Amino acid sequence: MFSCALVIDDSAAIREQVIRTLQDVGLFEQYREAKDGMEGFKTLIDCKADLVICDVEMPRMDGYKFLQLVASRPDLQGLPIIMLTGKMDFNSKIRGLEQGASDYLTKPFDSGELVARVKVQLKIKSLQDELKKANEQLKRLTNIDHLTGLFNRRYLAEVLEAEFFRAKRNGENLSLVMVDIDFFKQVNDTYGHQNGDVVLSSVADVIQQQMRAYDSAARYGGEEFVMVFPGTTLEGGVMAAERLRLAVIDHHFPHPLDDLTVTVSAGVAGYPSPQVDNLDSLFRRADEALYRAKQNGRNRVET
Ligand code: GH3
Ligand code: MG
Ligand code: MG
Ligand code: MG
Ligand code: MG
Repeated sequence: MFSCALVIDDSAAIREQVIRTLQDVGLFEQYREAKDGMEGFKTLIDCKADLVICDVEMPRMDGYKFLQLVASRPDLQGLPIIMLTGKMDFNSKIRGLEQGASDYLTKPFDSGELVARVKVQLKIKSLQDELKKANEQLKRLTNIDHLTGLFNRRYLAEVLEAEFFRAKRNGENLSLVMVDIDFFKQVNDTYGHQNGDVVLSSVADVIQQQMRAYDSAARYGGEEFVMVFPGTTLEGGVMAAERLRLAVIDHHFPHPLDDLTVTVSAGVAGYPSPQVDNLDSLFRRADEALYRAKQNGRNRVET
């Protein structure tokens, strides 16, 4: 059962007739009514109706204006709206459909037809909701690394492209941190691959905890991660990397990894700088810095 239907008409008799017809088939838990477009719009926002049945000609605000208001709200897209047109006039029906109505009924309406048309709209709405959920799921699957929950390498490329473009256009800073777990092969060799996976996802959790709203983090490869900090200088990136390095050392892993201490090495690069004028050079600088961190003994941050 759907939760709410909203009926907008300046005639109390029509509102009552519509509501009674729908009540008879029990499609909705709740019915709300309004006598013009403005009152209808306020009620709609308030009750989050699943379906609206709306008259065309009403004082104060007519049905077309109501459709325009609904169209201006992204959160109301896909809301089924059935217009009740008093006219036999095709133009008003066409105009309604063009302005976002899902369907129309001519007054006086037949109860059976009203119910049938409402059911069609509810079915379409259910399918749309399912499709939306499936799309969100698909997006998660294509953008997210399944082991760690961080962005994957493919999506990182998209994020970086957008962030770099924005930084360049707005003359803002951007810093990139490349992180690699030290001696991770030993973790696998000592505790097994499955526990290795636990370490990877735990380190990813620590990374996630360090992120602010506009930062992004991705799993770049096996035990390598990339963090992107928009609006952050090279020095800011170094501080974030250093904070992460210490947080990873402090992290306690679950049994049987109780005695394990993990360290990471990090390389940081910043835009803009004399050596960094595009995304490739930003990446290369961070990668070279990470290499130096490994060369210089690991468990450290280099630029
Ligand atoms: P270094 O300090 O030089 O980075 O040494 P390391 O041992 O961390 O680096 P190396 O590149 O030699 O080994 C990385 C290891 O990560 C080898 C690989 O089997 C392991 N690995 C890669 N992906 C995964 C994964 O998804 N799960 C687990 N458990 N291990 C992985
Ligand atoms: Mg009217
Ligand atoms: Mg390596
Ligand atoms: Mg490593
Ligand atoms: Mg590595």
